[in-house]
Amino acid sequence: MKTIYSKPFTVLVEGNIGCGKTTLLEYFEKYPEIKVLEEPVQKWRDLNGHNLLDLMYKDPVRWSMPFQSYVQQTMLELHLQPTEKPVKLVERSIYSARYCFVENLYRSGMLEGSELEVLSHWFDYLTGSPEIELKVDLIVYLRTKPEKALERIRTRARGEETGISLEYLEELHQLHEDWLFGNKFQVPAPVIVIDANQDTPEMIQEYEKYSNIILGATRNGEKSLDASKNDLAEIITPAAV
Ligand code: 8LK
Repeated sequence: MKTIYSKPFTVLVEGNIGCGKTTLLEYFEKYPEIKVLEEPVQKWRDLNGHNLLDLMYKDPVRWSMPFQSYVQQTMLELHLQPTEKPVKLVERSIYSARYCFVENLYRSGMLEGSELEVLSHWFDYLTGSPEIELKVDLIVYLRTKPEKALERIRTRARGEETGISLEYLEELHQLHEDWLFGNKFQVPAPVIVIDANQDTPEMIQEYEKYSNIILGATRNGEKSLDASKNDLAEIITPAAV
């Protein structure tokens, strides 16, 4: 009989566009205990034939609202998806959607105040309802210099992303920092910060180091996560907001 985990140990992988999330997710896929849930970019590119991602980049004033509304829904689906494995590794979250991407679009004038309010009202409802289980146990933050992120975006050359500027990446970087360390927004779990400016072989070595924390916490419960805090200065427990 298969075990279905309705409340797996849940790790969010967060970071700027081009911070190397895919390399991390691919690395962790080899562990039989871990279910990797990638960002549903394919859904954003093809909603019954509509490429909302492309529309958003081409005409952000017109399309940011429907795009972010759909992002919020599809990310919620990932949060609520039960797994057959005890650990769930999720690429981004409804938290980074609201506090980084939506916030940035609003501040840069791409979302109207009224549009922000609608998205926020949904977000507050989803995160504030006890009957909606958004369990998060750990956040892995891949901290990257915006220049490095831009270099990676240019190398991977994803069609919709050709117009991304350094300025946009700088704004998103700052919003990730403000969200995770600014004590202004909800941070749903302790944060591990990884310096993600290095090249792939070095990054993989880093991931190997952290796999013990992630799998250890799962096997032994939250206590081992607490114990590992003593060894790793990078784990930051958020203050209550
Ligand atoms: O991550 C894939 C692409 O989607 C990238 O170009 C950035 C964009 N994106 C966005 O605009 N808003 C988002 C996400 C990604 C993810 C969340 C949660 N919100």
